[in-house]
Amino acid sequence: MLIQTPDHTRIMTIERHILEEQRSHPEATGVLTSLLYDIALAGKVIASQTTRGGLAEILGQEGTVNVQGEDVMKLDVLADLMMSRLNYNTGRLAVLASEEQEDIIPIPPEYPMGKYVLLYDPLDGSSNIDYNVSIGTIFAIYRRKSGDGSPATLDDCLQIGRDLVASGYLIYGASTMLVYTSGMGVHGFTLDPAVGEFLLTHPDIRISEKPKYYSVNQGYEKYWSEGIRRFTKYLQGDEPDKAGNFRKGLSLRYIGSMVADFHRNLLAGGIFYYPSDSKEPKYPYGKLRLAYEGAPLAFITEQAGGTSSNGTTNLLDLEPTQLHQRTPMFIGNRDLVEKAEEFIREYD
Ligand code: AFP
Repeated sequence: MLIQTPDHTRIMTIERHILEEQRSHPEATGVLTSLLYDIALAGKVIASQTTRGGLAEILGQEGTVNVQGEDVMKLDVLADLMMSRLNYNTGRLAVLASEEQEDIIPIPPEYPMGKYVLLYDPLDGSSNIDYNVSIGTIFAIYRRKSGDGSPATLDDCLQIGRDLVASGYLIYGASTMLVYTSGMGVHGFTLDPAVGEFLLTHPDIRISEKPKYYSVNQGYEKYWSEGIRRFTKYLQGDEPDKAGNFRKGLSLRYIGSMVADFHRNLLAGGIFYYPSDSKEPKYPYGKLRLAYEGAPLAFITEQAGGTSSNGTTNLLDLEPTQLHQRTPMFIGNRDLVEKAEEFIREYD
């Protein structure tokens, strides 16, 4: 008997997808494709550990000992290790930098030097690990600026977001997803745990034009500026904008893992913000980091039709001066981000 296979159910693995994107760049050598694939592999390993998160050998403080007498490695340390171990000796990278490490991670001299730079936040939302809440990994890929062959430097890691070659995130939630852009739209893949492959489930993601949510830690309201307070009231439908118009109120959703908050708003429409506040005088620019969280998610947002800002300037246009530089962050639907800028201009 002839078995009919409908062609609309074509299954696209992440590898095939990246290769097909590569074909539209005849000059491509395949190194970026392999690098993205290495990151997907690191994501699979991290996912396999996060799903075991309730088990004794993973939970607990670093430095403690599990029932087998082995040292416990905390999940964020393990994720950091997986990202660096699966990437530093492939010959694709010139340097790495991790949100968990103070300095850049050079490529040891015994390994070949590549042309890309990888910055990553290995486990964003790590304070949620012990509560079985979604967490994620964020990555940003640049071309090295310094000459080929020589060891790359800090300068190679301090690049403006507009120069990103690719960025993305993995989210470890009810399912594991990888979402990325290489400047040709945003594509989402879901890990099929049975076969261990990321399959394309969300092609060409566009941020919904009818935003549903705003996401901010409202517990910090007392530390906010007047502009941020009024902007939040505006999102709730209780404050007019400059032209005197009220908007329909949005619902509040805040997980406290940026990847998860961002992912929901990317699909459902909305705005995530973490403004500067007076809570931590040592972090006058808010908590989030430009290189590891701001720029990579800003690239995704822009590719999906949204935008981002630090309150005055697009995050992709900010020149980093330090590896762990913090920035206020507003990211999501364009009209909402622009409205945040308007309130800040008006009142702060
Ligand atoms: P952790 O990785 O330390 O949990 O920080 C996560 C994060 O940087 C980001 O994912 C959240 O959006 C933000 O912090 C939450 O911070 P608050 O707890 O201050 O709201």
